[in-house]
Amino acid sequence: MTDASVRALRLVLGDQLTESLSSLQGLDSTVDAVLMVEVADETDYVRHHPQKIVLVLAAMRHFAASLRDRGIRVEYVTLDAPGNSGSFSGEIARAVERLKPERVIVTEPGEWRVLEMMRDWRETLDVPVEIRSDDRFLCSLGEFARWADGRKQLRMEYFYREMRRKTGLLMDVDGNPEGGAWNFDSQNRKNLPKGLRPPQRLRFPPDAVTEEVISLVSERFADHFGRVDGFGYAVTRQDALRALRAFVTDCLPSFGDYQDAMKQDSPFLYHGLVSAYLNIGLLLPLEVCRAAEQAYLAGQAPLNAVEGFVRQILGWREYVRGLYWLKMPDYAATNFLNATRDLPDFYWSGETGLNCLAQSIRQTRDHAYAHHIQRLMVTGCFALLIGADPVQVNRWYMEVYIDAFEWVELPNTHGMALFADGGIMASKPYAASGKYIDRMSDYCRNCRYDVKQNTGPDACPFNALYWRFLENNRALLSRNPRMGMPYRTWAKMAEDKRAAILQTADAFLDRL
Ligand code: FAD
Ligand code: DLZ
Ligand code: SF4
Repeated sequence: MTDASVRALRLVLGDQLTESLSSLQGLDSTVDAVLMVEVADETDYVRHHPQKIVLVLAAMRHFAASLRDRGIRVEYVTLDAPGNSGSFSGEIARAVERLKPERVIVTEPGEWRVLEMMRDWRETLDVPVEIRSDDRFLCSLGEFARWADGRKQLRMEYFYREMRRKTGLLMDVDGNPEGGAWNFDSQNRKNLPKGLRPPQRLRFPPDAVTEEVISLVSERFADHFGRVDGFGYAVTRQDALRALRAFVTDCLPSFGDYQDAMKQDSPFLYHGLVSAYLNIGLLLPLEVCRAAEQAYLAGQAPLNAVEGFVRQILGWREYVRGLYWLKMPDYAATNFLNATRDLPDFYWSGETGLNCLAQSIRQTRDHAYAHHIQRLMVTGCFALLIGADPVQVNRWYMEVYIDAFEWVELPNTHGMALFADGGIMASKPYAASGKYIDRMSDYCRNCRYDVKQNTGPDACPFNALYWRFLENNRALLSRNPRMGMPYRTWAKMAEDKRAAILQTADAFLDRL
């Protein structure tokens, strides 16, 4: 094929590494070409964790190689290629100029800002641009919008039931939920028994292609938060499937029981570690859910574990994506609680006496990973309680996690962790005192603060901050029916006790 004979130019982005991707459907390898570009705009628009950049670029290079092995022409622009314009728009324009395709085909992206670019291409490029929907998700955006239409309140639980019915996942032959209930969450809140050792996780030693990317990233992004050495994530579909199989065998049976647990120096516990693979397209949500369901049907994992895991992917993951596209672009500017405090510096160093935060932040630095409860009830809850600026908190979550893409990160941060959206995503703020962390972890035992104390310099800061949060946000939260109980407890406390708690909180914040 000569340059001039390209018929359709098909773009594949760094989080679209799926052979069945809509922009690749109908590809004719005799006349079509695939374009993949490493660009500074994407590596730099937030200061991603170095392991995330390695993951995306290494997986892109392996994916390009697998397409070429199938005889497909791939135009691949590396980050340091001469003439690289540094942006998606610049690279698509250069490729159109060079290859003169009859049309450009893309799959809708995962982020609003990139969709805006793609819409511009329809004006700026001389060829037609077809934007196809991303059918890797189980609920299309149209379907979600129809489900949401006319509802006073959006709640994940009802959406999830629809998705169970639609996919048949964990449904019995009569069309009822397996086990007679939709949700077994109440069985998923155990703490880890002392002495229980979570299994070793499968890691993947980098091959030559990944090593080259690691060198590039170490040189170019050395000042980003996070370590790059020890990178062991899968960067091919084959390895991601191996990681999934190992999770199903070794961890899934205990996933439900210990889903909310946290343990000193144990970053992964029984969690899936599949979010990054799902988000860049190495794994598909339905196959991951089916693998878990199969373990249940074969008697290898209990229902509370499998339902809990499936709910995260079929429920939460699809739900936040629907919500993101329904509410953007306004969603990113939400700040219901008028929070304006700067995020403390220790979010970037892990240097803090609050052991729960130090643990969660240091493992994030080392692995670009923390599990859901650490993100929500430790780093997220602390940011909520101190009234941290949602824009800064959002940037932090985008910059520190291997799986961070705005469509999933933003609703979780603004909606679930910070209540910045005023209750679109969650029915009440996930505010909690130190008692919650003490119940679900062994962090407090290893902390310089005392979780049992509410006042004074040694008191767990979460405790006083929790009451201060309620007091400061009374006008916005006290009428929320789910907040009645804590406000009543606060009102029943003696006046001098309340004053001492507020003073402890203020003194802590002054020292921050
Ligand atoms: P597991 O605990 O094994 O769960 C299985 C899968 O379910 C995950 O891989 C993920 O795909 C899905 N899932 C679980 N919870 C959620 C959720 N709340 N929303 C969407 N999908 C979910 N997830 C991301 O993929 N990217 C993010 O940038 C991200 N940012 C977050 C920010 C905050 C403040 C919070 C509270 C949560 C965030 N999450 C994000 C959701 C969740 O924490 C991660 O998906 C999970 O920790 C990934 O680890 P895992 O694969 O071991 O998950
Ligand atoms: C995250 C990321 C990074 C770091 N680099 C690239 C890149 O060089 N080229 C690319 O195609 N994609 C990259 N990505 C993923 C994109 O940021 C992602 O595709 C968009 O944010 C849309 O979701
Ligand atoms: Fe965190 Fe408070 Fe427990 Fe320390 S005592 S680990 S600050 S919850």
